[in-house]
Amino acid sequence: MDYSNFISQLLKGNPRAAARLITFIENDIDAAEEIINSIYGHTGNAYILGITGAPGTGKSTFISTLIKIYVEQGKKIGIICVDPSSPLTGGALLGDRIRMKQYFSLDNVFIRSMANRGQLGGLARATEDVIKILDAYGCDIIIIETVGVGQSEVDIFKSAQTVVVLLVPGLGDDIQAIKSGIMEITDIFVVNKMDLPGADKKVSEIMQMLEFRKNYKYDSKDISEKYAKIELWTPEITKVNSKIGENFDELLELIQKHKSFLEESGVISNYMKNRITNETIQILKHKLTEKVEELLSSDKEIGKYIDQAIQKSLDPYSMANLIIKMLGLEKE
Ligand SMILES: Nc1nc2c(ncn2[C@@H]2O[C@H](COP(=O)(O)OP(=O)(O)OP(=O)(O)O)[C@@H](O)[C@H]2O)c(=O)[nH]1
Ligand SMILES: [Mg+2]
Repeated sequence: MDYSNFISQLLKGNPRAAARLITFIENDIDAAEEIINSIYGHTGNAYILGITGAPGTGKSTFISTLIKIYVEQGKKIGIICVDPSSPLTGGALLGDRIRMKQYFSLDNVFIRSMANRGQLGGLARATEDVIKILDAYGCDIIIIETVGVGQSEVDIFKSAQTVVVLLVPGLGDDIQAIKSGIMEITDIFVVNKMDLPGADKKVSEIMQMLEFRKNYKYDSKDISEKYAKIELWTPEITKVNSKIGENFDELLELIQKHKSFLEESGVISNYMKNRITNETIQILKHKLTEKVEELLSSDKEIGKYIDQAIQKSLDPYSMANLIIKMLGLEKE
């Protein structure tokens, strides 16, 4: 299939071309390879914001308020709603799309939902490709929303420059609901629903949690000598009311502050390295699995190994090593 027409339309900012290309890359990894290869040079301009929070913490309300502010600033926004726990893009996400529809008519807001339909190469790979499409489409800011429960979300958030976690006043179930791996990569904690009792208590609970936490994602070894005197980032905490947009000024300042930190500290280059490495690993996993499956189903020698394994003269680890050798990947 020839994608060049869709791609030239995408680069002109045509939303229908963006939607079609996303469908192609979601359903067909060979299409993804071809499309990403063509648009890669046009990516790298968008700021990527990861947002997560337990169900009901107010993610949709929060993101709607954020979109409104960014649109008023003249920005073009992409939103990718990822739900790894769902095999369909239905339910809550559909409801959200309807609620967000007030922004839908705007040319500068593009919303896409993704669920785990067993995308070839995984959800993180597919999400990274969708980010690139929206980046080439001309989005200034791309928001990735996840529900914060799946392991794949930690991988997905490796694509984000700034990670925001929403929590709410109350018993702390929301903290427990979020995967610890996500807590460790959070740059800004937001206590949403600050109008409800207990918001300040929640802020101090987060502060306490951060005191005990050691493995934050920025390490001084990430900072090159040139920047050695720059302080590392300490996760910021703020509170907002997403329903009425209260305290979003401060929130936007914190996002800006984090963005400046990444650039001024030199950590941004580390982020880029991590992102590309992570992405390449996702792609390699898929390609290698495919190659191995091909070998397993077609190669006669492997049939012999399998028989040997059944007869216990070869164990599965040794068989895996033999396959690595057949693929020409063995260590010298
Ligand atoms: N009082 C108060 N309620 C809020 C605030 N933000 C959101 N809500 C309410 O909280 C409820 C859940 O909000 P959503 O935005 O749907 O939350 P969500 O995290 O997207 O929920 P799921 O999509 O189900 O995971 C709704 O009834 C919102 O009106 C806030 O700042 N204050
Ligand atoms: Mg929602």
